[in-house]
Amino acid sequence: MLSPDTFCTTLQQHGITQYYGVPDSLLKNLCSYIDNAFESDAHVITANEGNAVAMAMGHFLGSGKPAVVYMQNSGLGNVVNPLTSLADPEVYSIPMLLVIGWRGEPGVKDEPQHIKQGRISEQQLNVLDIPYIILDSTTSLEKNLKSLLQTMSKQSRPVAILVKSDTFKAIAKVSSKTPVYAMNREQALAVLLPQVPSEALIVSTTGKTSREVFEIRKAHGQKNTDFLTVGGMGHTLSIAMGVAKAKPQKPVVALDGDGSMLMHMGSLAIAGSSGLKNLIHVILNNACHDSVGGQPTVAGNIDIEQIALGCGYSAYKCYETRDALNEFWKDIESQLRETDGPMLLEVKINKGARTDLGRPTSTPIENKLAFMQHSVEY
Ligand SMILES: Cc1ncc(C[n+]2csc(CCOP(=O)(O)OP(=O)(O)O)c2C)c(N)n1
Repeated sequence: MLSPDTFCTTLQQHGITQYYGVPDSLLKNLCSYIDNAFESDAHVITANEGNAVAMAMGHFLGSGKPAVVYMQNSGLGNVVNPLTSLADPEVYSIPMLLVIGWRGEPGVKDEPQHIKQGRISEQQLNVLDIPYIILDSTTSLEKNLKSLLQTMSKQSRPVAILVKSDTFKAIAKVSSKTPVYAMNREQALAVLLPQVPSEALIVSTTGKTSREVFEIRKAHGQKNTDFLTVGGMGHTLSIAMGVAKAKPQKPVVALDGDGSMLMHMGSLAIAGSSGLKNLIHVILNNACHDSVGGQPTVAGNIDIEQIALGCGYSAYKCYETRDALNEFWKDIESQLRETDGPMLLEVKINKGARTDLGRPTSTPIENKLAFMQHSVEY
């Protein structure tokens, strides 16, 4: 296996010392290393992958040096526009090194949302005209990287490394922050979910939130009718908005993460301007990308109340304790009658999850049908 330290040192020898990206579970060891090894002047965890490509472009414009953009291959969708319309040799011709975690690699078992994305990743790079190499734990880094980086520099263009699973060695664990809030995400969900009346429609976000929602329903012997957004990180609120528009008489709850909220934060302005009285946007804020390794987001340092109210949400409330969260639906019910737009409820939680957390056993299509049956029934 490859040591993240060796990888970054090799890049440094080629003059690459700047990093932007969105963390990925397959690149967890590399992402954690980068986050621990570099200060904020050399590394930024961005809101989305397009944000990272554009910052890498700005880095080149400002310094004349290429940067690294790391991401999961699901982020390829978010980078198509800035790569094609900006960094491409036919436009501004900007060199950068994309490091892409290859979830759903053909022949390797993975979750449904990764299968097609994994199958088409190489084709996507080919269509985008991005030269790439495939890296696994046996690849000779120096030899392969050298010619890739020569192409990047000589042709002044983005190039990519498609990284297979189990390529990077684990790094020594850096002790994580001591818990400061009363609950972690699953504990908060266990308090929150039973209060939501059965006619309400729930859309939960990508990653461990949806897995925990599924587990909690199972533990209570309830049929899962919540929409578990397995992919499309950042779009939970928008899906919930669409549902809320289609079902104006039903309360619709978007269970969001802070990383997910940040990824497509523009949708908060659309929600705030929507006048949707039946939309309840819950942000489970652990200030990190807990589902892929706990790398920090900026959500611990921004004022979500001001964002919500500034975007036009009708109300904001923050929950930190179990007792307060026990009153969650009571708070909403009284507001639902009077409100003139969506509410945003922030739940401040600790990072961390169970190590034995399961995954939904229903397929995405089964989940969609169960959700739709429920939404039509009520
Ligand atoms: C476009 C895209 N980029 C990256 C990922 C990988 N990913 C899955 S969940 C997740 C973290 C989500 O963080 P947050 O919304 O804060 O929820 P938490 O895991 O902390 O509960 C990431 C980065 C993805 N699924 N899709």
